[in-house]
Amino acid sequence: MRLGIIGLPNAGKTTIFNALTGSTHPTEPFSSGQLEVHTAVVNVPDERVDRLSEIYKPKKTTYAMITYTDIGGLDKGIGEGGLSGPMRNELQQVDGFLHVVRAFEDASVPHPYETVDPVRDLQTIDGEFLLLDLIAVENRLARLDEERKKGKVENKTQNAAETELLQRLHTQLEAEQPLRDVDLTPDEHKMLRGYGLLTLKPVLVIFNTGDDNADLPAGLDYVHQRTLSVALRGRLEAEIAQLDDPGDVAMFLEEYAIEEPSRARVVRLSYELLDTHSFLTYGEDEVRAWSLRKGANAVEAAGTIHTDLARGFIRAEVVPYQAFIDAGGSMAEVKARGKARLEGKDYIVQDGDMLVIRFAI
Ligand SMILES: Nc1nc2c(ncn2[C@@H]2O[C@H](COP(=O)(O)OP(=O)(O)OP(=O)(O)O)[C@@H](O)[C@H]2O)c(=O)[nH]1
Ligand SMILES: [Mg+2]
Repeated sequence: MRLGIIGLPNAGKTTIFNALTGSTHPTEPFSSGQLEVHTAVVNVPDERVDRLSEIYKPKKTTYAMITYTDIGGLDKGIGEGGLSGPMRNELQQVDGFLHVVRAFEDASVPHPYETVDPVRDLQTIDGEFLLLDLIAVENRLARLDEERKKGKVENKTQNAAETELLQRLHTQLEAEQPLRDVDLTPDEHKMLRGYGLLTLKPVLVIFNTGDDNADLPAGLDYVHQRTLSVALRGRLEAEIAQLDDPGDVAMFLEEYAIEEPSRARVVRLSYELLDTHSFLTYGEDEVRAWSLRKGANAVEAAGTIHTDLARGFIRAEVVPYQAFIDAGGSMAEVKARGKARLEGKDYIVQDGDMLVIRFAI
């Protein structure tokens, strides 16, 4: 799972990247405007993993992970001018975006368009992405059309289905609406996979509000599917991320009336955004949380652990985490209460399921 942090120059992308990942990349009041990428992997905090580790005392404890990539270098005009290959590559690789929007006033940090106007800035990058997608869709439609004219179509049904789908997307983009708002079937999603359409990806909008407040900007009318928004104090949060001592953190949070550091919150929202949840594996060797797409079945869960487990899948032994805790953390007691189930391939894995995969190859 990979999320790309994007936004206009000086919005605070690197600051927020540092806050989320505990990194210390320099942040500058003047933007270089060049493509500059930082990447870090973050553990997804999970109390269930902590608790299971206390019980099993495993050699190794592994949390689910999210990779954050700070992608600097986007600006107004990229839609018109086209993206550089490396920039396109970075943007297409991610599963979703964290769109950082400047909402803080600070005369010492120049804004590329002079004034601080979060709604305008949000729409600026959105507009560029809409244009890039429109161009991509038009190019693809032209190619499909050409194939038909030259009689080079290998699979007529597929050409027709793809053309119909792209025309639908085209209408949406012409109305300046993101593709994530279009209801698509899983098959249609699959068809679009290779296109790297940017507005199809889910987005978490982060308003960087500066030191004294953390409210969403007024006048924000931004309702889309697979879109979330959150306000946070970028610079303060980046400072908190540098504190090692939990006592210092608590004092800092109290002083600025922050309920919890942004990291946990944004990681949780990222998780929500990507429509993922976690199942758990346990034992004396390792306690581990695994990310899984919501709605995925037991075989897919097995496959995220190892392809062999999917290939030779027989059954999944399923114990809901809560049932395990209710039984005092004893598997024998869980079984005595009849709370352990054997499930087949089609079982839809639930958040917090503790799984043992039975397999043979
Ligand atoms: N006052 C204030 N300044 C901030 C805040 N967040 C970031 N800054 C400052 O804004 C400037 C730009 O921050 P960066 O994090 O480098 O912004 P960026 O989006 O990564 O910029 P580029 O990568 O150069 O486009 C730096 O001087 C930061 O210290 C904030 O919450 N309040
Ligand atoms: Mg930066």
